Amino acid sequence: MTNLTNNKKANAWISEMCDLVSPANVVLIDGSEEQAEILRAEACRTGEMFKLNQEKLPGCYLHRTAVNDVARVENRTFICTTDKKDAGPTNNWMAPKDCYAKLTPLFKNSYKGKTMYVIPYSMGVIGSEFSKIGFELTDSIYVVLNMLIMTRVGSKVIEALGTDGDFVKGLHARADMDENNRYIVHFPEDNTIWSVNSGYGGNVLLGKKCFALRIASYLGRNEGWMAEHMLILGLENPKGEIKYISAAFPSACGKTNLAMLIPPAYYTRQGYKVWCVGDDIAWIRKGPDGRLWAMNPENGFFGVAPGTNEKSNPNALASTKQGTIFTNVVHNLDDDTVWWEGLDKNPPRNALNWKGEKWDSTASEKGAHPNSRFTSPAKNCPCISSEFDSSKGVPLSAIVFGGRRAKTAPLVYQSFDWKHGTFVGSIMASETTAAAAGAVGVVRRDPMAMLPFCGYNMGDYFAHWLDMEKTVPNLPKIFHVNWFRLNENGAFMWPGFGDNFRVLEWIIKRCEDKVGAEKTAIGYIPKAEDINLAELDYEIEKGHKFSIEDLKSILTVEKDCWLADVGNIEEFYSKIGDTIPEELKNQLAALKSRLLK
Ligand code: GTP
Ligand code: SPV
Ligand code: MN
Repeated sequence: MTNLTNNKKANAWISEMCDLVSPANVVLIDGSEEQAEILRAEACRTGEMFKLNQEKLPGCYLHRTAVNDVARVENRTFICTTDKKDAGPTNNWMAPKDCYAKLTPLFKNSYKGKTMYVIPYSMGVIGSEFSKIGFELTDSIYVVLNMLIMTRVGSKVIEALGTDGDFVKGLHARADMDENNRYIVHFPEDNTIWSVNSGYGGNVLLGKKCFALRIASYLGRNEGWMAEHMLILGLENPKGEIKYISAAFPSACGKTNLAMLIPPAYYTRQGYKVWCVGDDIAWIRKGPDGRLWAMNPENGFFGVAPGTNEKSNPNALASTKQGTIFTNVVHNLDDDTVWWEGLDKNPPRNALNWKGEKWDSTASEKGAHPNSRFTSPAKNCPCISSEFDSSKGVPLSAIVFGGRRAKTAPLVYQSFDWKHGTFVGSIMASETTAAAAGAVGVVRRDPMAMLPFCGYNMGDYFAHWLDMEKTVPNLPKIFHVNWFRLNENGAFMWPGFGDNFRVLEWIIKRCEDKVGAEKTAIGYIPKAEDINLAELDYEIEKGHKFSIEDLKSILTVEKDCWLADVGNIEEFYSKIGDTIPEELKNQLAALKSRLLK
């Protein structure tokens, strides 16, 4: 094989992988539109993708995955470190040599008769000192076309890599799509990711969760920075000043929605705006000014389709109008457009569901898969931040944690300080969603929304968070939010979406010392009258308009619920075991004693 790059290590590795998977030929992805267009045509010819209505949705395509391959598979995701302790009790573990031995036969000759696509990509702006480079080898055009949207791809990356640069080695094979032999494995000590027998998003777009979170969190720990499952947004006030916030919510718990929110009319009239820097991943490090700076290593959005509409998230919807790949949504056969539950009240009459079966809205099953997604270029987003392409990122004023909790967690509270804030992140919990295979709606602890994405021992990860205080003098304030409180009839008590701006405003005011708060056992809680409800018009359920009384109720610390939670946290901490920092054990004991007072 001729050398594809001028980097010896890259050439050697690509050729070694070729020998393993035996492709019929090898194509280097150069990032050009011409090449992408050839691949799109090829994918349409084989049925891998469908070209949608080019007048209504220019450059848009539809893809359906296998019915048994619709979400991340956490039980088949492994962190392979020499010492099991380095992966920690929250990750599946295999010894690297055992894992290579187990997976090698699955990859062996798996590209027979197929093309190997070699994707050179950069996480972060190409050439920035904070960016990192990876290669993904894949047998799937769908993967290539998604990576072209989600990351910065092509010849410029190879130039930036240079002759000696380091890179993450990603190997993906759809192989025979056998779900019993599906593996998503990471070798952090080798900068290597292997993914086999899946063709779905987070399992196969190796730059995303596998690299930018699992491998990067491992690198970040060794190099003194952080890789987090966080959106990044800029909140602009009428004076034109912008404050940046990052927020970690578990999968399908509102990052994309918050990152792109449009403030209520009451605020937009005055000139408030929200700018999206990122919707899923943040790489965070100390800046020269002693603050934490965050950058989004991605170049696109892999967003949840269901529930996205003109009202809930107009910016996300606008982002999907061109150059987008839709996965597992409804195909409207009348005009070759797409639909999903919650898009509008006009489901198509003549359509195919996400499985490709004839479907209309009288069917008992949903048309789009609950984890159906759109892959859209970030540049499409009407509120994309002017700092999106900045190589240094943006300085953080606040970090927000949040989960999907029907009870217990109040609408918002602020931690006492960085140590307590780290504790608040470590005790995050959320009801599970369709983003991962398995039961939906079960409360599980998901510290910092990183449970499925931390590439090393969770206790060490907590220690790394605590350690930031030693080196970063001007840390952001840490908050916790919950948009998902339910009343006894199962209705959302808080309007959510654009109205979440009212909470962000309080958060920023707290950062600027412009508003007081009530000190409680769990942290600082807003006084109800300090959350601006101007022009808020929300009906919790028929005949029940949201009022300040409702706000008070979702700002109450219910001690019984919290004490039950403390029991659950103690169990979770004991599962992580002796790597839990003393500081967090003390924080937990202190919380308990404050609650019992
Ligand atoms: P990943 O891409 O999986 O990491 O998810 P995400 O955190 O970006 O989630 P996203 O913003 O796509 O939201 C997922 C689901 O939560 C959608 O069904 C939304 O409609 C719903 N959602 C988002 N924000 C709110 C909110 O403020 N209130 C309510 N009730 N639902 C929300
Ligand atoms: C998530 O599940 O948190 C996602 C989607 O952002 S995936 O890329 O599939 O992981
Ligand atoms: Mn995510």
